Amino acid sequence: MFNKVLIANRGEIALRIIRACKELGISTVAVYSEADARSLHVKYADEAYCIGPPPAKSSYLNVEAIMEVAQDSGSDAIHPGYGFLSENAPFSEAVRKAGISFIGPSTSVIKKLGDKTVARNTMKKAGLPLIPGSPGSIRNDDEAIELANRFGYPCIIKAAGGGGGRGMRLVFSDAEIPDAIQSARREAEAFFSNSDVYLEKYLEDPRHIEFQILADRNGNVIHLGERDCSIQRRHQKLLEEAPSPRMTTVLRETMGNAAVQGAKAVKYENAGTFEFLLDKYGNFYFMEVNTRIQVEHPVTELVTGMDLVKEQLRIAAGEELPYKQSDIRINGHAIECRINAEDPQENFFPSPGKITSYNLPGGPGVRIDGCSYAGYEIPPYYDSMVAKLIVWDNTRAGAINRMRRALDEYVVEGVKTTIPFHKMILFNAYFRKGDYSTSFIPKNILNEDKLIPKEIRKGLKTKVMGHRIQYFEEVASTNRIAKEMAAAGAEEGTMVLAETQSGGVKGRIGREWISPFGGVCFSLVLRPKSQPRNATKITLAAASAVCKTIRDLYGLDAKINWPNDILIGGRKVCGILTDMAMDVNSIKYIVLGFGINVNVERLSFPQKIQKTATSIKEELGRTVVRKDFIDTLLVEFERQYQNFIDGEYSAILDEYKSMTYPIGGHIIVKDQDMLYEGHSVDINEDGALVMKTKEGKTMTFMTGDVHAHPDEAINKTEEVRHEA
Ligand code: MV4
Repeated sequence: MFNKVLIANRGEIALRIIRACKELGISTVAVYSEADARSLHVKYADEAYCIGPPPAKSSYLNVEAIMEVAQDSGSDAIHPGYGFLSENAPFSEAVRKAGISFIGPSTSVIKKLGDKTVARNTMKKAGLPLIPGSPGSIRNDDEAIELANRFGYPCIIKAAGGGGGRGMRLVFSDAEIPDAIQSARREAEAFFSNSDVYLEKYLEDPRHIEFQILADRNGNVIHLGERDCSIQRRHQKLLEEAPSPRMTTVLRETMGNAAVQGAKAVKYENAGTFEFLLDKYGNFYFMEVNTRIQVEHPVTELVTGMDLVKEQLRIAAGEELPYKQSDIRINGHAIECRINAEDPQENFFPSPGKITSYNLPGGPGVRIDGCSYAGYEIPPYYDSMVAKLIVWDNTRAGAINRMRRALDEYVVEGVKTTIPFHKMILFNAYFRKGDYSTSFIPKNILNEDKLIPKEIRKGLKTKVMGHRIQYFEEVASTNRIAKEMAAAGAEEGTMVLAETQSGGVKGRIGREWISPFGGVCFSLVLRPKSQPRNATKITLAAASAVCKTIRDLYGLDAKINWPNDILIGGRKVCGILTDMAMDVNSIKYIVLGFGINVNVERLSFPQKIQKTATSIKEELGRTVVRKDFIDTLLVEFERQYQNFIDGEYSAILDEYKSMTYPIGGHIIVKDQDMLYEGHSVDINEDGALVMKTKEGKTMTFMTGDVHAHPDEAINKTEEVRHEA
């Protein structure tokens, strides 16, 4: 085994490698840039040397400086980590030429697999299934057009020199090919100093599944199962899990064997990753090989019980793999969330800076691979990772719940992080079902639909409503906060807006309401100089405003179910909650809470209300911009509220009645646990529901749940059946 290992990297992976070395009794040498003097990898290594100024080119990519430290410190091996020089063939060669072990595959293998067209041909010969594509790099436009027509559009043009989405272009027709090739070449040249491009048939919505392999010098190769890395944004992985929710024992064996076969074909040594795309029919295709330890290696460690970095060190030191394939078992489920200092509300714009307060999650099944601490300053020069949060549990559902719990515990102050975004993913019903692909983020997460108070205020055409906006990412109840603010003197029109509400706003149907991500929840503080008995009309005005907004903006047949539920097709999309504080004989303030399912997916609803609830997105078949919804709703409501202030109650009621049912219908009203049956005849000037019972008695209700009489409901269904 080695005596001293130099770690040619920084941050969490440098620390991860130091930890493995310590446990194996190996001395460690850290290198660092001037920006990283206070980094933990510097503190935890036995020796540390500054190798240059902050830019990576002058430090972590500075081969000369690193080699000098390696030789002066008497290191007998270099671990390159991931990124930087980890897949740089000339670097690995320089290391070896100096008589130092490079912890990774041979230089010729790095070179061979680094060129994606060479890798494709090599793996094709080894018998791996390939995505239909050009036999090598593309020579000219005509060749590309001919191939694209053979495979069928859409096709994708990729850079031979590297992955990560750089130099990639989607093409849908012959006409697009020349420009796509030219711009892909230009980008490929800029990033990889290699303008070669190749063409593949484009697979729609595949899953990104990668297999971890270990190979020793004697040609023993095993795989450690797969990781599902489909949750990505612009080719940056956000969340990874092992095993893949789509994997079966048989498919794992088939794909794993393919990876092992591929590794054997090139005489691979050390840890490596075979990337595949898996289509919706269960076909898999080889994509590329990564010849380094990967960011997401911990999920494999947690489900196999292995230490991949120690295995890398042992293999590089010439030890034989102590495991056979049959020794490998996949146990339980692991998920990793990459916590980055980026602002998900601002297109993941980097948010470097000082971490002012830091509190790590812990408890059973929680692992942090990080490098941050309270007072640490995330430098702006490199990736902005704060830490990787990894959890394990027996089951996938358990791991998801554990990750949500751990994310709740995690406190990072001073910089923006991706923590709320991860919560959003873990809340998503499709994610929870394991039903996702590489299109998950663009399909499900609403980048163009963020609730930014500044922008909402800017768009407002109202005089009063929403001109003070108090914004929260997540609250139990906007009404509770609005009430506190009102009691403390918040002015009329103050708006408490939340990205999501976790606690219940009580609704009338089902008596339970939530507003998960994608909803619109806000509360308004109102201070009308009026009698408490008039407050009902504000609720009606609010219901009118919501109903009218849904009708006007989306053309949906929204109706109000007296008094204040808004339904589409009989299913509820909105709950309105009114809270009031009174002085002796006048209203002190009213807090009006809106919870509207705008972009919520029905599958995200609690089981109990999946049949009775819907959302605008579900009814419309597409997502909508929530800001536009809020703008219009506030305008509608302010207009109605002006009617209220002016005492124009009949204007409120006329509009309300025009959108309300059931007038004239056979109904049952449930009020205070009593049931009343009859025909609804009107809504009176107080906003009360007027009903005529079978005995001819007139009743009025100020509150209650209204349901169509079952006979009525049955008749309706029969009518529909006749029509069909
Ligand atoms: C593809 C593909 C569909 N068809 N190739 C993206 C990064 C690079 N490593 C390869 N990538 C893709 N190649 C064919 N023929 C879809 C992607 C792709 C993707 C792959 C893995 C994870 C996320 C992705 C997001 C978009 C596109």
